[in-house]
Amino acid sequence: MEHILFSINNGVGKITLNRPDVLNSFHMAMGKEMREVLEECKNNKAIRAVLITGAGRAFCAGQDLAAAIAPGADIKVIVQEQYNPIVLGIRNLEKPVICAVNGVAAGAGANLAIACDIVLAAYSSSFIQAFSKIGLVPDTAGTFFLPRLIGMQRATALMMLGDKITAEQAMEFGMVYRVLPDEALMAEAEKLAEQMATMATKGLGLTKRLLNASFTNSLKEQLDMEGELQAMAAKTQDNAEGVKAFLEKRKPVFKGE
Ligand code: T3D
Repeated sequence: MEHILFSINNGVGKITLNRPDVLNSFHMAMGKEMREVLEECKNNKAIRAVLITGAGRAFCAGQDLAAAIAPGADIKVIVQEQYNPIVLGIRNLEKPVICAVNGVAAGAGANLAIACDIVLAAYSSSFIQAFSKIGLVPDTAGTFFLPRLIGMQRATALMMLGDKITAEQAMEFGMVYRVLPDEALMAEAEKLAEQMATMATKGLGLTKRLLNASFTNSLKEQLDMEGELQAMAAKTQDNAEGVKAFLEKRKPVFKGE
């Protein structure tokens, strides 16, 4: 791959957006590679957690604006064929996806980050719903996740004003789980991903399925789904191992099965 670095270590598939000269902004080729690695993360049993980050000083500046105005570029195609499958790829991946925001996250880059399961951010990072500044509307599921994470009032203000917020503000608002010193971010993100890769993967995947559905289900539908998925989790080898280990007063060894 040319625009994405991908490695697998200790059960973690690490995806690094790698176009640092243009702040890791997306063009079609990088979008295609991103979709391919997400597919690999889904299909490869050795991968039990995913970590997404950016190379250089930025996380991702969203759409490559030069590519967006290149002859033949079709914005509808870019959104539908590039960003939408990436968001669905992350949300439908039944493994934890951690995002390490190492620098500015703008436009589709900001929304890519908040589509992930757990977001860690460096103190120096920032988030910008940059779309309004160039006359566009937010995409990459920003209008879905941001109001749900931070409430309609704040989401509207951020999306209409295009204000830059700091990592600490993002955490206060509920977009980020932890803010870390810049030099500690990657080690902490890798540690968290490696820890999650040793957990009961199927249970975590089913938890994600439930959380995805909770945005749109009624209380009754959600309760029914919890019952169904709990029955599925109870049939996993990891559940048997978890209970056995508890009773034997030892640490469980989960295999993700
Ligand atoms: O097709 C469609 O348009 C539909 C899809 C839309 C999805 C979207 O994401 S729309 C939103 C697109 N993104 C933006 O509008 C953000 C544009 N970038 C910025 O506002 C700023 O670069 C940042 C606030 C992110 C960072 O500012 P700063 O001062 O730290 O860096 P800089 O100097 O502006 O950028 C550094 C270089 O990266 C610079 O190139 P140069 O001068 O060194 O050769 C700059 O042009 C380049 N760069 C930054 N963002 C983009 C970019 N090049 C192409 N596309 C970018 N999005």
